[in-house]
Amino acid sequence: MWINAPDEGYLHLFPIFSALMADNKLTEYQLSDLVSKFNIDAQIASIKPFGSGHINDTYRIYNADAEGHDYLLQRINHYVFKNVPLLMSNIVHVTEHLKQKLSSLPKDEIERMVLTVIETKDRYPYFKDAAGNYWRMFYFLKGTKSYDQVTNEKQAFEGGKAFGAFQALLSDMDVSRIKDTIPNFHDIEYRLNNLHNAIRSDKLHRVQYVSEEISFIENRSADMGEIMRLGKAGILPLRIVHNDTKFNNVLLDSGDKAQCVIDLDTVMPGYVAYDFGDSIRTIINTAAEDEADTAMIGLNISLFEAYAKGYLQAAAGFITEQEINSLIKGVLLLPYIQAVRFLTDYLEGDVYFKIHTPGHNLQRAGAQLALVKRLESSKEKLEEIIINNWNKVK
Ligand code: GN1
Ligand code: MG
Repeated sequence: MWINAPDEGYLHLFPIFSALMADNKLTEYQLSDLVSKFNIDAQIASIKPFGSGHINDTYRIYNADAEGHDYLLQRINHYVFKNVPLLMSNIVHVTEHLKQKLSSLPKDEIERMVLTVIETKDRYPYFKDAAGNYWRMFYFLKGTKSYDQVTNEKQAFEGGKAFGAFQALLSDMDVSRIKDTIPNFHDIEYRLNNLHNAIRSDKLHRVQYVSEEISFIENRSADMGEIMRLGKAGILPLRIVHNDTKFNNVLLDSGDKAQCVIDLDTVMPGYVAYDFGDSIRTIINTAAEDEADTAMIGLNISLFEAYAKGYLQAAAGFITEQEINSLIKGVLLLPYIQAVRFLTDYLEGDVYFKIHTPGHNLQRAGAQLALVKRLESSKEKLEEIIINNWNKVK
């Protein structure tokens, strides 16, 4: 498979999609033209928008043959991911490594457990159209579901197992093979710095509405750098981690068994506590990520425990004691850093996260800060659950 992009001179070979892409609304005809660039042999029945991600645009391609594969076509947001060839090269390396680790299993089972990158007809892992948009394709995993919110302990346990196993399978991969797709992604100093810059420039005169959020954030900023400090001191090992372990990034089958970890764009060197914290951010919250009524935001401790159990079982083979002790720090950091990012985007005019209503990013930031507050008051209890469950599996 070719990894690097064909140079710009190559683009004249392709039809022009540019103007059509600008408003995000592609017709089925335009989409089928894109599909035709990929090396698949299928009669397409229809193509429909799919999923609830905040970054990329995703479509499901239905195969006319009900027995054949369906596909997932995605436009990669190259405002967010500046180097798509590098990103796709990471994904190819990671999925190949995972498949190789699972190679004793039957092929169709491996394809259900690990994403399969479909090459273009000229053997690239993505297609770049004339407007500069990048497209990629995976097998669609039929019979699976993703949940924005967890509804029962089995789902939480299975999610923990899946993300733990994902880290475990990658724990023997050379970290230097995987490059940063978004540098400083979970670097809290960098994120706070961006927030400070947004406050200083106050482009849209929105700072006047967010003084409470800003002081809440400032009051905690010194404590939130702990994971980075331990990492720089060599106490926490840098590993290849997922970095976007929102619960909807694991697919479950119809019986709620975990099947496949998806959304591999941010698989990069990082710390295991980031992944643990980002999953807990979505699992433990009794309300949605963007809940407007912060009184609704509470902690579901039994879902937390179920996730921790699944995660610790799967991670027991590689995780260190220091990493175990860092997990609770990730639980507090991830909703906090997410709030910082949402608030920054609100101040910058909603240029990063897709929004569905005006003020959506502010609402999201408020919900995440309310979650931080609740987590702070239950910190000891959560820590105890982690340690008790660790003692059972270590
Ligand atoms: C974005 O694409 P999606 O929705 O899985 C974001 C994550 C955030 C998340 C918040 C590349 O993830 O970091 O945690 O929104 N992804 C990127 O819901 O920034
Ligand atoms: Mg994502």
